[in-house]
Amino acid sequence: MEGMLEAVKKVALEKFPRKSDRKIQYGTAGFRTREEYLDHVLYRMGVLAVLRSRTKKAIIGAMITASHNPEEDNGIKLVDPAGEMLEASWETHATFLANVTDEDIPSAVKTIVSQENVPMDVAASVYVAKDTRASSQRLSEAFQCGVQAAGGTCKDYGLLTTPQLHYMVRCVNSNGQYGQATEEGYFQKLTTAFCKLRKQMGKKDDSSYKTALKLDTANGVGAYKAHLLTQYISDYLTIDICNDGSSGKLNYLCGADYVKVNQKPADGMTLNSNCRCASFDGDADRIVYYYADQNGTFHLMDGDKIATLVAGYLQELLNRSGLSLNLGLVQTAYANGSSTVYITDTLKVPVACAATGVKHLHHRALEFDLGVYFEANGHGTVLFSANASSQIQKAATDNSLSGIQREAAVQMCTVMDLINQTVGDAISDMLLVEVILATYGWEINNWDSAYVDLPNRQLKVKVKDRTVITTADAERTAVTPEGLQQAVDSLVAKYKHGRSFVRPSGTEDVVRVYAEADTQENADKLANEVGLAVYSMAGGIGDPPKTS
Ligand code: NG1
Ligand code: ZN
Repeated sequence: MEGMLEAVKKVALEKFPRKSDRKIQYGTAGFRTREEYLDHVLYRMGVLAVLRSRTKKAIIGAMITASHNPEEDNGIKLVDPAGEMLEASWETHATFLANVTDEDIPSAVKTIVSQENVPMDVAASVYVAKDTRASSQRLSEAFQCGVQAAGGTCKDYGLLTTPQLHYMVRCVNSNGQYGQATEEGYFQKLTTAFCKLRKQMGKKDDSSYKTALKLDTANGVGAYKAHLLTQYISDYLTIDICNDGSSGKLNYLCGADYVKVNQKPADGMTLNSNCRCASFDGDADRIVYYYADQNGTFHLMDGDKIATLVAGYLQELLNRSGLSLNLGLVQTAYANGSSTVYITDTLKVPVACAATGVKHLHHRALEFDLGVYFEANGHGTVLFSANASSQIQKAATDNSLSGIQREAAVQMCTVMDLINQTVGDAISDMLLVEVILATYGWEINNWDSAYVDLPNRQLKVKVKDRTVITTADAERTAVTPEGLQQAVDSLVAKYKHGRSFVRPSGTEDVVRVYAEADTQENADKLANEVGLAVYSMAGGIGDPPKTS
């Protein structure tokens, strides 16, 4: 091990020195910051990925992306063997290794090796992919140098969406049971399921569903992949790809995050009346839908609306199959209050609230047989427990069941293939939404009419140190600084249907404020007032916050 460690240090000093002592943290979405600060971090993560691979005796993934952040940012997320997010204890190792001096790399590696009992004689292998950022190639090379220096091997997939990389890792570690770890395998699995479900439902005379979709791919990797996808599904869906990167800038005035936060369509998307539109984010793990009605009013179908659509559909299939499996939906505090009421009162599906960050939702969703989870921003998927998936598969061929029950189970098997269960996947989620709309014979306005969102507003407050804000109860209560929660409570009390909470962002150096109320004006006002309370009680810096 000593020789390897000296080699790791030598390459670090020569090629990827740590140029400043700026601290960097593995947060909700891995490391994410300006790309120029990341070379040494990526190199070191290559080393860490090798240790993780040895520990798990499995292939580990690494995705180089900063998702919906501006082009100038970049980042990395490590992916565990079943395609899930890196285990929390290793996030601590990642932060530790990223922040030591170059000289201290060997001792830091030794510390991790001894704490985790890493078997250093086990072969290590890592799958890596990147998004379309200009810096991604350079950073991928830094990462791969780290893998090599630590004695691992690397398979470079080049450009992939984040969920595709998660999928590859799950496939290879399941020995192909989950699917083939190739891009062709990914598209085959999803689109075969999609076409099967669409074919089965035949043609409905009274259907309002139109087979055309306008898609904003945020000038990112999703553009290439949506283009590949179209070939497989052209019989059932025509996709008009906008913001495909040929002229615009990544995530600039477009993409799912822009649409959700600003509650307006992406630039470059002309909204014809009732035309179904969708936006991916920069690495295609989020999707939101939207349209303009006859009066030109914009309507957003965010993660909450997608979650309710999916949960309602699965519940109906479950009921028809007669299987007694529990279905639940997981949201975060950002979920619109109306969606929670609709899920509880109309769908009568149990709903849980988890802290922001996919891993929290994912873990909570695992507690259900069928766990649907979505963040309001459009990131989400469905998890089927091992028990659920075996019961569904058994029912699909169980001759003692009625034809209707069996057919529902068969359909659910196909739905399982359509869903990328490793992580939220814009492509897979889009295909699922399209199947459900076609099944119901709905156009986007029919879907929209399920419930009306409460007007809401998000804003960011810059403070000296955002860690002074700590929260409890899935981030719905601010514990510190003292008095802040009381201040929020008394502001909220002034507004009908008022609700607001504050939390430090895990991906940006800001405090986020969320507010909803009966009218947009009141939601804006409430957000502003809460923002000012944060500014004055939690060390605001720069200009006081205001809603745009
Ligand atoms: P932070 O910056 O911690 O709020 C944001 C999103 C999360 C999640 C992560 C990872 C909001 C309010 N927050 O986290 O939901 O998607 O980025 O990308 O949208
Ligand atoms: Zn993303």
